[in-house]
Amino acid sequence: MDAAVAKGSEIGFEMPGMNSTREGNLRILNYLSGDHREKMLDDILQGMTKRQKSIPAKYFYDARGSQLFDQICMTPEYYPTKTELSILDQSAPGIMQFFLKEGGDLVELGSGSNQKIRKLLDRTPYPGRGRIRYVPVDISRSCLLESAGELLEDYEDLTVLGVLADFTQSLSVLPRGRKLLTFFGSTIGNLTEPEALNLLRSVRGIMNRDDRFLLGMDMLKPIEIIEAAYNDRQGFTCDFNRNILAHIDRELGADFDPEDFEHLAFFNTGTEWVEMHLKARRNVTARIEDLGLSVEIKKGETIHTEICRKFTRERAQRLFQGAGLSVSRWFTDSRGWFSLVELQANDTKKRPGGSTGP
Ligand code: AVI
Repeated sequence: MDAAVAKGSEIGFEMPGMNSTREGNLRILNYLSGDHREKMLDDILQGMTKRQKSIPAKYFYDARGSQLFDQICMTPEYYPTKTELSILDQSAPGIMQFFLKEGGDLVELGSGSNQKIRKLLDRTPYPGRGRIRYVPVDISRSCLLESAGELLEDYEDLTVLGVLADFTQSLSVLPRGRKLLTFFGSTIGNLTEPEALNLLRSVRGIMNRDDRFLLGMDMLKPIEIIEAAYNDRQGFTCDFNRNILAHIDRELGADFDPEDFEHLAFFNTGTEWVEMHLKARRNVTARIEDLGLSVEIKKGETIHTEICRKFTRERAQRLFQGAGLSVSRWFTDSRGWFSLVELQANDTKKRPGGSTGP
């Protein structure tokens, strides 16, 4: 065990229907500190008492929000998921050469629907797959168990170490051995420049010389295509945006009516990001009971809920440079709409013996 790696508490779990041999291949470590609620109260208080009201995008993802996001990914307008998957179709065998001679951890920051990890596992050249430990890192216990359970059922030779942690706060809890880290979906684009730099620097901080980091980034493209992706005709993005209020209602005893707000998403050409807002259809007074706060929102006023940055290669390169990372391979699609960038750490000393952590 690496001294720098805090010991998480091992949690018990039940996987109905899973055979017990496979259950033995799963461990879940909990590093959540329990101050999640305090953080939420503080975030909402800060966001609702500013001139431009805002709610951090991470509060989109309750159970319904995660479900709506999966539906967004399947709409014809939302190109990022499809494009990233098509890049993986081509690039996965080359990426997974990483496990050809030596085993290690396949770490996924934020465990999603498993589609992308499956692409990697399915295209791992023999005998690499048997050497992989999959390490999903997420703040949602149910997401972790669900994704781990599905993979263990389908990949006989896989072992899984689920890590319950907020990877935007700390990565020091992750295993320190040989690893390929992944951060798919262009979720990096939902972070401000300082937040993104912070995250990339902490990824850099846990990388050994031979480790690799695979980062998904959505690229700048014609505005109509970008705006359509955030205004799908079936209205899933609208429901996803409004659902953030239902989440606050449930968690903090608030009485927002999501129907009082319309979905607004547009590309800001100055900042090169999509801004998502909830725009009040009428004057709204909402009570947030657990904060003892009443919020006045005027008709036409907005609550800012998300930014989705679209990168140029130059911008991306500047970000990598600032974080001490350099590009080893750059994968993209024929239109250059999305990038999967394989990064390595600059100037790392090889760790003697490569401690494996948990
Ligand atoms: C998760 N993230 C990369 C999505 C995006 O495109 O920025 C979230 C999203 N927001 C609206 N639609 C999808």
